[in-house]
Amino acid sequence: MISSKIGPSLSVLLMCSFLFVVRIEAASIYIENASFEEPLLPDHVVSDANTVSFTIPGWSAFGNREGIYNPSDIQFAGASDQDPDLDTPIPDGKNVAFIETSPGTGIYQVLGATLQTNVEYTLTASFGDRADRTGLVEYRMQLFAGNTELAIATGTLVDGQWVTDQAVASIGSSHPETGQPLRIEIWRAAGSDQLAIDLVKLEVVPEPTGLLIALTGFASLLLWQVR
Ligand SMILES: [Ca+2]
Ligand SMILES: [Ca+2]
Ligand SMILES: [Ca+2]
Repeated sequence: MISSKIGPSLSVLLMCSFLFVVRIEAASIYIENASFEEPLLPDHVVSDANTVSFTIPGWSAFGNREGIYNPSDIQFAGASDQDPDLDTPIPDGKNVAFIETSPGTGIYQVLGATLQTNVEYTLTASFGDRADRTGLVEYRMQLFAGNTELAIATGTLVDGQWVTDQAVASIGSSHPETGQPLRIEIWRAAGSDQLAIDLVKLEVVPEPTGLLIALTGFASLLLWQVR
């Protein structure tokens, strides 16, 4: 009789553990050309060089001075293409996006994913300040749903530096923009230099309080089973 009680309890435990593992695993939300590797460019080459309007496949621009390039040692020490590829300073792959120093310049992408409730979004990207141009540059990264800003991260870089930053948004049980498409915006917010960007990521996990409620429910169920 005891084994018949333990058996189903173990089954429930295993099922709950499985559900829990599935629930807490972060899911990646698709971002087109997230590492700016499209199109692949030779070393030290800029997309649409010598034209006024640069383009970034998958992304839209607020100005007309945004594009993609493959940096070399001139912009970032160690960034010249190598074979075999060594540990270069470029966060991912060979290409990066850039935003020029003109005022009001930035890039954005409207995602296929829409705003959900009881989740936490983490937006991550790397930002660089090229070494061959003297001057600081300040970045701003934002996550929106509709016209509402959900998360923001800002920072200031020095010559030759790369940093990886995150903006986190915790969404409760209700939100006025639920169901609206998510949008990522990245701006060269201030400073006298060009901003480099690489590897933009957006991950979503169930909101911690939601998990706590779920865990409490599972624990109650288990206690009821083993009694
Ligand atoms: Ca890249
Ligand atoms: Ca390179
Ligand atoms: Ca610089």
